[in-house]
Order: sequence, then C-alpha cells, then structure tokens
Amino acid sequence: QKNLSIFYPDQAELAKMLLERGQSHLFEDWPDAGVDDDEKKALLGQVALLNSSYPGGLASYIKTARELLADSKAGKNPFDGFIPSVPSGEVLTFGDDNFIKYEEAGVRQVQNAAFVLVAGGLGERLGYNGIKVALPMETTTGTCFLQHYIESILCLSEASCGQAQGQCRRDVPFVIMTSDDTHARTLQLLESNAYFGMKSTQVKLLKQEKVACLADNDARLAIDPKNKYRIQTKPHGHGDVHSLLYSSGLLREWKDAGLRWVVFFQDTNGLLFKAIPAALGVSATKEYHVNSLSVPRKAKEAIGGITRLTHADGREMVINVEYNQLDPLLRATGHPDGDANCETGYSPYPGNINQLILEVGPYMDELSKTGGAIKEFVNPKYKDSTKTAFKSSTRLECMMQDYPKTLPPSARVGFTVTDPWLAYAPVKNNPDDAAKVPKGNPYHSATSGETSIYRSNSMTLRKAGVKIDDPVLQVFNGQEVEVWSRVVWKPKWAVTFADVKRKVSGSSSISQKSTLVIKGRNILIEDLSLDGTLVIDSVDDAEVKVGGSVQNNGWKIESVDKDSTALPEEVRIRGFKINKVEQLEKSYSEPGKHSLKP
Ligand code: UGB
Repeated sequence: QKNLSIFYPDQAELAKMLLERGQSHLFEDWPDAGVDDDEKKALLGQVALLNSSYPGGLASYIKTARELLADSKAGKNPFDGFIPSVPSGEVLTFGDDNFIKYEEAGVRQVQNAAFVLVAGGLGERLGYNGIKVALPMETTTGTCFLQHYIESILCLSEASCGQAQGQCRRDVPFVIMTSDDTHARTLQLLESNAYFGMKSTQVKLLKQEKVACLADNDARLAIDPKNKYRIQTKPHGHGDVHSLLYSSGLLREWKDAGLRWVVFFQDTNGLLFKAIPAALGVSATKEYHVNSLSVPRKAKEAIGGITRLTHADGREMVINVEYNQLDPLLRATGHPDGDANCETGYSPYPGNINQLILEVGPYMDELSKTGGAIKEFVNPKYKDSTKTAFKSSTRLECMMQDYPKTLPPSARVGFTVTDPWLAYAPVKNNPDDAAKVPKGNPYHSATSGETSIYRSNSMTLRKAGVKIDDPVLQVFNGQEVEVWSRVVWKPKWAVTFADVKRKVSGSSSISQKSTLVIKGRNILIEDLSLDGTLVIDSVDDAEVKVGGSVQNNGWKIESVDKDSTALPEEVRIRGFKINKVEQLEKSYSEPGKHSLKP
C-alpha cells in the first residue's frame, strides 16, 4: 500500500488488480517508497506488458491458470467422455491425376493467400545455438530454411498470377512470428540478405511475448529467481500466432483486401512447400474452413495424431491429439496397445505436421469472438504424489493446431494426408536423442532433415521419368539413413510437380554418387546421363537444354565427428559434410537458347 504512491495511476490499478487476485507476495518485503523505485516501476511496466499481450489480460490468465491447475491436481483427463476414432480425410498420392488436379487448383489460390511462419521457438531439443530458420536446409548449396521459404512463396505467387513478380495484383503477405529468443536474429538474417528477394514491405514480424510463470496451485505468479522485482516468464507456445494476427489488425486487413487463405507453417521443414499447392487446392475444392496437412505417422513419433473425438453428449471434432496424450487416451478407451502401428506399418491416426490452411472469413469471424485466445493447457512437474508443490515453476501453454477446439460443429474441418516422404522432414532433435529414436521411426534430426530432401527430390525426378539409382544406407551421428543422389533445385526451376514434368524429358539417368544442382529457371533436362556433379545456372530469359554425358569425381558425402569442435555446429549436428572434389559448373548469362551436351 505504502508504495502505491510511486506508481502512475494505470500502474497502481494493475497493482491493485494483482493484490485482489492473491498476488501480494509480489510486493512483499519491499523497502519503503524512495528505495529501488525505478525497479518497482519496471516490475509494473512488465506487468502492463503481460497484461496487454494476453487476451483478457492477467486477471483472465490467473483465473484460467487456477482452473487448469485444479484440473491437473485432480488428475482430470482433458478428453474425459470423448471416444477417439480414426477420421477420414483427403489422401493424396504424389504425382497422380488427382494430385496434379489439386496442385493446379492450389496454385491458382496462392495470390489469395497469406503465409505465416511460426518461428518463436528456440529449439531446445535441437540444442543449436543459432536460430533454426538460419540453418542450412541442405549443405550441397547451403541454402537456409528462410531463404527457401521466401523463394518458394515468391515463385508460387508468380505462378499464381501468371505474371512476373512485381506485376502481380498484390504481393503475397508473409508474416513471421518471432519471440525475444529469435526476433533480433531473424530480422538481421532478413536485412543482411535483402529479404532474400522479397520486398521488405511484404514481410511482417510479429513478436510473441512470454507469459508469467506460476509458482503454485493457487496460480501465484513466480518471482524471477535473479531479480525480485521481476516476474519469471516462459514461452506460451505457437498458439499465440492467432491472437497476434488478430490484435495486430493484419487479419482484418487481409479480409478487407479480399484474401481467402492463411497458410501456417513451422520453422524447419525443408519439404513443406512440396505439398502446400495441393493442400491449398483441397481447401478450395472442398471449401474447408480448416485444413490440416498431415503425413502417415509412426506410432510414438513425436508428432500429434489427427483424431476424431466423439462425446456421449453429441459433441464431435476432428483435432490433433498431441503425441504425449494419444497413448493414454487410446489405452483409457479400450485400445490396450495404445499408440501402436496397424497393418500398414503406420499409426492409423495421421500425423499432424502443423501446416494449417485456414479460410480467412470464418477465421476472422471466430477470432472476433475469441480475440484469438486458444484453449490452453498446463503441464506442472510436481515434487511428489501429493501434487501440492512444483519442482520448478510452470506456465499456461497453447498450440496453434488447437484453434478448431472452439469452432461450432458446422465448421468444415478437414485434413489432407500426403505420402510419408514428400512433405515432412523437420530438424528438431539433437544427434544423441535422434540416435535413440526407435528403429524405423523418423529421426527428425539435421541428418534426416537433409537426407530426406535428397530422397524427396530424387523420388520426384523418378516419378517424372528420370532413372535414379537406388539409395545406399549410411550411418551418420548414429543414425542409419538412405543416401540418395544429391538432387537440389531452386524454387524458380520448379514449385510444382507439373513444373518438374515440363522441364524433364527423354531418357535421363543419375547415379547414386551424383549431385545435380539446378539454379536457373528454364533449364530443360533432356537425355542427360549424370555420374558426378553438375551445377547449372542461367539468367531468367535464357533457355538451356541439358543433355549428354557428364562424368567426374563429383562431390562426396563424408562422415564427420559430431564432437569435433573444429567444425561449425551446422556441420556437426548432421554428422557429415560435402567434400566438393570435382564438378562441371555452367552458368549462362546471355538470354536466348543454349545447349549443354558434354
Ligand atoms: N514455436 C513458436 O513460434 N513459439 C513457441 O512458443 C513455441 C514454438 P516445436 P512441438 O510438426 O513436428 C509441434 O517445438 O510444439 C514454433 C506440434 O505441436 O518444434 O513439440 C517453433 O519455432 C506437434 O503436433 O514443436 O510440436 C516451431 O516452428 C507436431 O505437429 C513450431 O512452433 C510437431 O510440431 C513448433 O515447435 C511437428
């Protein structure tokens, strides 16, 4: 009370609100006014930020926290009364007529879409010191994730309006959600690379704030152990993206501009754009309000399972059940084997990869009601079975894929499943944890992230008629992976399977030891026999026919020691490096028709 006089009126109001909600401990043992006043005001400044960045403010946060902590203490099952079953969705087979039809429909929709990357996570599981979007997606070219994402969006939007970039009806908006952990470095990556070719005005960074930590079951806010005038904070989860899009006014802007789709994606999936056009096509054709892109999931794989939940009272929803909850839910509802593979070798529940496509109109309507608040959860680690004290402070969390939980039954919520190799290769696990992944399950590591890109590209070329050797098995950082020919192309060469098919003809072959890097736009592969490395580039208005026989010592993929500090972290976490021994490298800088036939 005696300190209230030092605060501005709005700060004093906030302090009173906290006192009324059982938070007097925050102000306990404070010296009299006149001592540490700046620090005391700084605490209230922090409280104001925590209050304004949470839908409903801190009062609502504390109320929800008390309810969820009570449920957790009582051992209440969040799925109480719900029976899980396998939902049906649109299953795509890469390259067949249906896939191509959806891809075409999806490309047409891109100019009506906004893209949103959630990149606020630091990636504790990966243990990498930089931001994940700056990691090379593959080390053949060293292209980082963010560059690939931006180039893919630009090329898709160009394909969508059928005109050169800059002449499109509008620039497709691209939003990146950052956090204190990633914001400055993401901005720096963009600025030092001229936004990878995107207009800086096209890119918006929205920073998520952390939320207050909770010290006990009464939801008393935890004091920062390093500073008694601060509340300890932790990330609230990727679900914040919805309230940020709403509170920033961007969603309204997009709706007013006539945009129809918001496409969400995560930080380290080098394959995601392979399936985005087809998934957008599914959204448009089926008029889905929510479309969740998914892949066949191995039992126990650390990705959520898309599940139909049916309640005795008639409620029903198709929703992600997070990987740590699927097994207990199944066991509690008559599936004694829990999270297990079925006869296909995969879990019957499709795997959620958090690539969501939401239709703007219904999304805006929903957020106008909720303010973007997403159903939260709390996961306290208790000291003992009495569940009266925590080992360390906890906080409320939310996930972006829980958005449909508040939707009415009339909402059209669907999902699209793609081939397992096509669209998902995240980089999430550090080498030691990845090496412990059960045999046959994806590693989700830097090693598998990169080798999966070569596999996906090689299989795509195979589907387009190129003869590609089978892969060999190799072990890097304790993980056995298939090593395919290192085939990489820039999005401007191909963003759809139709692009690949148009640019590949005749009878071509690529040996397993080979590397093919295609950088130019109009490179036509025709009767090429590659056994070595070929890197080919051209200006946009050149057309280059590439054929004949290319043979050289190529680029070799070589094991490295993950503990060798002489190597950069980006290399160590994948357990191999590319030794560039010999290559044929050609670049065509003049417009017109060219031919390469060594
Ligand atoms: N992220 C944020 O932007 N802010 C945050 O506060 C936290 C994360 P993780 P997770 O597809 O592989 C999700 O940590 O949460 C960003 C789904 O819940 O990599 O364990 C972060 O930068 C799961 O169902 O994943 O699991 C990153 O881009 C499954 O789909 C993204 O959020 C799984 O991803 C995901 O964060 C998956």
